[in-house]
Amino acid sequence: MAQFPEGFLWGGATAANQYEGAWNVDGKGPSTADMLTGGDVDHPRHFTKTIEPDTYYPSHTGSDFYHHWEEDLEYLHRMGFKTYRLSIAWTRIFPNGDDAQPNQKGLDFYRQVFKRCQEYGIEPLVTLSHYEAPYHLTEAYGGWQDRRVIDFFVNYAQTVFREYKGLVHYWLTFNEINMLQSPFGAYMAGALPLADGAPLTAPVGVRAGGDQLQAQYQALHNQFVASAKAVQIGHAVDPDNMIGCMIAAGVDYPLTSKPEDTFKADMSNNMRNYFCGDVQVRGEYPAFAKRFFNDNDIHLDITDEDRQAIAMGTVDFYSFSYYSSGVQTTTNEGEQTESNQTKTNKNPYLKYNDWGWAMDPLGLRITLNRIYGRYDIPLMVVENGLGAFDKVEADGSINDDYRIAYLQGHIQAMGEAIADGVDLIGYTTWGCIDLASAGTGQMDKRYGFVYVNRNDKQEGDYSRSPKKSFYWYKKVIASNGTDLSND
Ligand code: BGP
Repeated sequence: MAQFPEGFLWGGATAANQYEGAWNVDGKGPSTADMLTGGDVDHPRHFTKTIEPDTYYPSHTGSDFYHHWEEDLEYLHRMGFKTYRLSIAWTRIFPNGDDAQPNQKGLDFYRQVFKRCQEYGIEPLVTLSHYEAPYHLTEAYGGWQDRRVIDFFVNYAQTVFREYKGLVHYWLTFNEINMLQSPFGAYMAGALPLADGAPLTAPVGVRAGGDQLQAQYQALHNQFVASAKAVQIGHAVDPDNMIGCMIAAGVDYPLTSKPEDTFKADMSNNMRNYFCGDVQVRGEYPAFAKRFFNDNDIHLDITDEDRQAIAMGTVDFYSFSYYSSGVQTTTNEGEQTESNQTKTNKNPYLKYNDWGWAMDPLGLRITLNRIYGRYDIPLMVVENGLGAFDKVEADGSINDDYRIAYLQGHIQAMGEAIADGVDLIGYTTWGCIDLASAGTGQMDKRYGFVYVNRNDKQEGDYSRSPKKSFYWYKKVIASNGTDLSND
């Protein structure tokens, strides 16, 4: 039976742009996410430079948390949440990103949310930038490839650290910062410019003399510096603040026992779990970065001040998302699949969800052991879950046993990792209340314990109802993870 430590932070997670809606209400400015259309597993999301009439932009409405926050927090309270991971929409606070003064209505919105969390005894875990930035920063500066954006972010971070001092103690700087290494993250995480009408993974606009990878890694570097400076300020504002990195982590297995396959899998795991982790936890680029930059002809603008900031602004804990595992091979054999926006080979030993993501609880235990083995600091799993189509029965019930089974396996794996010696302090399942998908923009790809009556045809009144998993997770939390049974 799994044994979780006393005070383990059980909860769930959401992101502003996928959940809040009210994209242009009360002074909020347009974010990069607001320019992305809906899509599905076969049709990618597109970027449009201006908002087109009769086009669906999932972030504009999300699950309308902006007008349902009281009801939603009550649902989380009823489940017994100890923590709730949410993000602040940077554009509610600084609508253009480079504004001199914050938007008071934006500050007020989150204050009431955090106060209610406090009343419920729920620790907010706040992401400062979850796959969005003020769109103005893309237009006027080219996004994160411009180092002036560092100061805008640091100013925003300082503003909210001061504003919510005493209400929030757990922070994450950038969501899945390592996704900026992939084409998917270039716009999504790095706010690098896309051509009007381009699909989300299209090549991004780069500075003269640079290329795609150069732009992505410069943007990533600028985020490392911004994150490190934010960590230092966050600690100065309140020494009780615990500030973490957030990485899309996982494990790639070699397809065969060919040493070349193992080496390729190892390097892939290094790039995924340790490249950003080393900078943010150890305060310097890993040894393997040098060769990577040389081999790819990447020449970054890194100043002495940057190096110092990175060394001084290391994080207090390593948090990560985990959904699935991948497979690497040097032979072009085997079927390919897309897992969390990364193409890998298909694993014959695993089952896949409707979006081609492998379901692999043991992979989570492996990932936890490897990351803890390298860093020896507290870990948090801040995203995990099963995206699925849910069916509402005639009586209104939703029997999501498949979701319960997925979570059971992963919670068991976390319990085993804790028994292996890993210092795991919290777990927030992804999309605890249904929200729009980041990858495809679908509302019908659901993760929640609470159903939101809204679908991809834009039908539904946003009313909420608990699913079977709602009662199950409540029991899991009440028993501190010792009762995972589904009866
Ligand atoms: C992560 C993102 C989340 C979230 C999740 C699930 O990469 O941090 O924002 O959405 O993946 O992905 P999707 O929404 O595409 O199912």
